[in-house]
Parts: sequence; C-alpha cells; structure tokens
Amino acid sequence: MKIEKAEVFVTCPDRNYVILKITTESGLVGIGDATLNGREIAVSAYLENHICPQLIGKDAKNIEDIWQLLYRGAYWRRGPVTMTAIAAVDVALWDIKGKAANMPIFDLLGGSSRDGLLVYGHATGKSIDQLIDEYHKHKEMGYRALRVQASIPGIERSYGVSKDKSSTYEPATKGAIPEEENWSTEKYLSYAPKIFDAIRNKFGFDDHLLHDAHHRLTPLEAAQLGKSVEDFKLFWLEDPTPAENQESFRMIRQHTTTPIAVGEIFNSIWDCKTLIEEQLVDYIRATVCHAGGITHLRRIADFASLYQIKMGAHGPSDISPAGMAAGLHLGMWIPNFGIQEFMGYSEKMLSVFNVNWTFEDGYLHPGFKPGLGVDFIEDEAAKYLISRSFTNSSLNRRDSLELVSWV
Ligand code: EZ4
Ligand code: CO
Repeated sequence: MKIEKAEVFVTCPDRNYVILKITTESGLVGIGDATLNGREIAVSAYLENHICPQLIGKDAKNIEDIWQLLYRGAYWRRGPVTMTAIAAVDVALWDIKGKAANMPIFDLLGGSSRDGLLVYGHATGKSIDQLIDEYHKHKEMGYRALRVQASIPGIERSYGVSKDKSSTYEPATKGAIPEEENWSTEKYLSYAPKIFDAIRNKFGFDDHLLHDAHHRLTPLEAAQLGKSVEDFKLFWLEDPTPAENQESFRMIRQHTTTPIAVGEIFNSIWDCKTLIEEQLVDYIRATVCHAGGITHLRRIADFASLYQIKMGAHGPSDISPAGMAAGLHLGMWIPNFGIQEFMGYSEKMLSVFNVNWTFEDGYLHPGFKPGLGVDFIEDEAAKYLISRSFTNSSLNRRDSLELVSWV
C-alpha cells in the first residue's frame, strides 16, 4: 500500500477548512482534517512543504511508524501547527486502513465500548430568557447535555454569545485583524451562578449542565466560581484558568468539588501530564485533529484512564466534519469516554463533506462505513475560497480599568 500522492485542499463553506488527501498506488484514498482554526494556512503550508514530500513511497499500513517519523524526525517537536499536520496524516492513514480492511475505524481500534456517544450542544442567550428558549429548543432536538453561556450585564461581549441578534454562537470572526474585547471578572463571578440557578429552576436536574469559563480566570477566581456553583451540580466547568502552568489547577482542586474540564487547545500528552498524574481535572478535552491524530489521542486516553480521568473532546464547527468523524470513531472505542461536544454544521459545510453519522436522542454514532465514513467533495469545496478569519474568543482583556493587564 505505497503512498502515491498527498494533496492539501483549502476551502471555506461558511468556515475555513483544510483537508489532506492521501492516495495509494492501489487507488485507496484517505482524508484527514488539517484545520487549525485561525491558523489554517500555517498548517497547509507546513503539510505541503515539509510533510507531503516525505510521505511519497511510504507504506500506508505502518501508521505508528509514520507517526513516530513525523514527530521525532522533524527535530522540532509538538506545537499546534505540527501536531495538527501530523493528525491529518494519521487520520488519513486510518481511513485508508479501514477501507482496506472493510471496517469502520472504531472496529480496527478494538470495537465499540458503547452504542453511541453522549454529546453536548450549545445553548446561548443575550439574556437569561433567551437562553431558556434556546435550552428548550435544544432539549426538543434531543440533547441531554447542554453547555450554557449568557451575556453578562456590563460586559460588552461575553464569550460564547453571538455578536449580532441571532442566538447562534459562531466561533470565528472574518476580518483583517482580531478584535479586542474588555472583561470584568467581578461582574462575571457574581452573575454566572444566576444563569445556572435559572436553568435548574426551570428544567430541573435531569440534564447534564456544562459551562465554559474560556481561560478568563485566575486559579483563585476559578476556585471561587467552582465553589459558588456546587449546588447546581455542573457536569463540568471548562477551562477555568489557562493550563500552561498545570500546577495551578491544584488550587482549584483544593477548594471545590465542581468537576473540571480542560484541554481544547492542548496538542500533546505533555500538555496534560501533571494534570492527569495529580488528578487535577476530571475531563481532558484534547481532540484527534489538534493533538496528533487517533494514534496520539488514544495514548492520552489510556494514560488518563489510569487516573480515572475521562475524555470530553472539543467539537466546535471549526473542526471539519472529517475531524468530527475521527473523534467519533475514537470515542466509540475509548473505555474512559465521557462526552463529546457537538455544535452541529450548516448545510453549506455539509455540502462539502458527505457524512454518515447519525444523531438520535442526544447520542451520535459514526456509522458503519469502512474507514472514516466521510467523503470530501472536491468540486463543491472548490467553490468556496478561503477568507482570513480569527478565533478571537480567547482575547478578552481583564477589567476595563486595567486594559493592559493580562493575567
Ligand atoms: O470557542 O473552538 O468549548 N468550545 C470552545 C469553542 C471555541 C472555538 C474557537 O474557535 O471553547 O467553541
Ligand atoms: Co471551550
């Protein structure tokens, strides 16, 4: 199964996506998501210049060996651009292996550990009333787990809430440069519990309730938030504080029993080593497409399982449907699976990818087609030119009085 061709496609059906396509001499084709939101061209250039040429002639069967070669053989290790590029190769090779074996990827990995993957959707509102409407709509759609975000009075733009009137949150902003936003921890900490209180009052405690603090807090503030919302029994509090300094989660842990999730911007096992070994979090949110593919995320999941930590992958629309499918296949196998984020995709996004997953009663299943079960429709993709966009939602500055104080 020698690799004959490795091609990179860039498209923008509402969102920018980068896809790697690998073709073998025998004519098997595999695809992998190479989308790194807000840094799309960096990965496509990295693949085209540094990775694709090395793949030609390699045996597509030897996924682990190719992974190690791309990781160790490049001198530079880790980093989101490299690990997204390696992930794209890895998933394309799993896709090819699945097609060659006539099995869906989850079967190759050891088979299903469950009938489907519990997913959570997004309910967001400009006000608590609008949030309640959205929450209700999502329950009708079948969701059993929802992340809730609402505008915080007094903060111009709150994370997770749309810019315009619509109630749908869109993570990417098209434009020449990212916008900067202001932020007030005081206002957020006093308002957030009211959001959960309103939801639990209205809908009770049967659904899983999640919330994303999106790296805005210091460890002490995060501990205060976790403690003040314990009665609402969150499924998790996400990204309470940035995780470059993994030890800083110790303080949060010492003060609250609210479950903690982190890792949507992690790209390797080293990003979560201390968090896992010291059991400082409950869920790791790394994804197949940003953390080195199925081969590497499987390693993280196994390591986390030793410490009773579960996986809860990131799943915004800035991960392409091909990347989502890869996460679903791995999730079917992961014994210590927790939950999968699923924002859903627009019709235009799905016009470029034929997917085979099914969503029923709040659970996703990747389908039974051999390989990834997703076809990339090149003719459709060619219609949508990439446009510069940014993921600026991590950019809130601290209190407006302290515009230059980044914490
Ligand atoms: O804002 O992926 O939990 N989910 C998230 C995402 C991120 C986007 C950024 O592009 O935090 O929605
Ligand atoms: Co998040």
